[in-house]
Amino acid sequence: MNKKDLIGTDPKIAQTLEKELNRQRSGIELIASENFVSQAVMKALGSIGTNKYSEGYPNRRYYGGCEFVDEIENLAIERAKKLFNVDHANVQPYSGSPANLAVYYALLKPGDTVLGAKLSFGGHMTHGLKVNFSGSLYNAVNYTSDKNGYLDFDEIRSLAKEHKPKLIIAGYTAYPRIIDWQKFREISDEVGAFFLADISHIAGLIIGEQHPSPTRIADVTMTTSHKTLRGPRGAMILSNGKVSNSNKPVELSKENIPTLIDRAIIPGLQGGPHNHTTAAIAVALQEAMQPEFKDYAKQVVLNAKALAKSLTAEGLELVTGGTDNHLMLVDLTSTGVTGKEAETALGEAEIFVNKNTVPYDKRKPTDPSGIRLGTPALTTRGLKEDDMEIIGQLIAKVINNAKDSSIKEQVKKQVKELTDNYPLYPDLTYL
Ligand code: DSN
Repeated sequence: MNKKDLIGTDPKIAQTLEKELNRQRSGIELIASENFVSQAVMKALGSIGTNKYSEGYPNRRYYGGCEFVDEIENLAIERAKKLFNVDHANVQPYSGSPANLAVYYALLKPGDTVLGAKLSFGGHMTHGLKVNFSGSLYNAVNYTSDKNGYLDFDEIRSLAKEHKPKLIIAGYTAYPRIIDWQKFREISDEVGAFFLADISHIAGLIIGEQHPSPTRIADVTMTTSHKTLRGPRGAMILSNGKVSNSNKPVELSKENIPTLIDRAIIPGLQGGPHNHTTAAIAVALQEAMQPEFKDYAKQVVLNAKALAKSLTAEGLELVTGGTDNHLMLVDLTSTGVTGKEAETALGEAEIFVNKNTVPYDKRKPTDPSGIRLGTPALTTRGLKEDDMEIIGQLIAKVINNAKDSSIKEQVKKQVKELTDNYPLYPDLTYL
């Protein structure tokens, strides 16, 4: 055993990582926000980029020795600009929540009004949840959906007219349908609001041309890099306009958004960029530029549709009746099993999902009426529509027998047989 290896230095962490690796290998991963990065992305993420301080931006740093991290960050920026068709990309946000905080910090003053989706209707904490910064430092107003779970633009427009928000947010963690960005643009213009598109869940689908892009419609687009985009945990803020090279104050205008965003990240909110993450984001963007990535994005949606069809054939109810993207919400109300019970029972069979509220849920978010399922991770492993049909049947079997340990054991064996056909990181070990 080499003392300098992970296993030599910290056997407890090495052994636990090995257990996590085996969990990822043997299970069916249906958490809609998760994915499996390539070993190239992992190599960049585990690199010496972590050793370097580089506060500032390429060619404008507060530390010496930044020529190579400048190259890395410039590559990430140029690739992001090309892939998302924007004038400016800030690739430094540590993750999605701090990135949204930076957008607020750039464009708003505390107390200003924001309009975003209610968390229990598929929004995100940073879109105006009362116990989040977005709902406590700002005057947050939330929109919901129609009774079938679709965005209700009449409600959104009427709330916008009544409350005159300075920022309107579109983008969801649990919305299974295509988002009409143009309608949000029109409403934002009617009330003089900035428009933020949070594409964290669907960035990979946008690059793969499976969902329309908001990047030339919204004023600011934010995405995390680790969901359908299949990169490391991080985020990017995309905008159009120009960056001022001086340190002089700039006025709050659309043209100045890139400058305002850069200044909100540093010195506003963050210190040194995580250069190892920036390198891994650059690698993920390089992968997303390859023609195979379009095939991947297309397959994610085909798989989601196939899973939705299988679940429906098994008698389970889906919010909006199906999906246009990578995820679906199962409303379990008629099954007598709660979302929490389903998450636990499926987990025992090594099918990993998360409990989720459904629109107009009568239960509380900690034990809601639904579960959320998504196909980005399984599609990366190579699973196709036939597998999705089987997985839909296995899910229904567990939900219909949530308290039956022998059924869950049987399903767990079937899950292992299925995932064994799709090796995950076959050469990787932490031991
Ligand atoms: N936690 C993420 C998700 O699961 O959708 C959102 O940030």
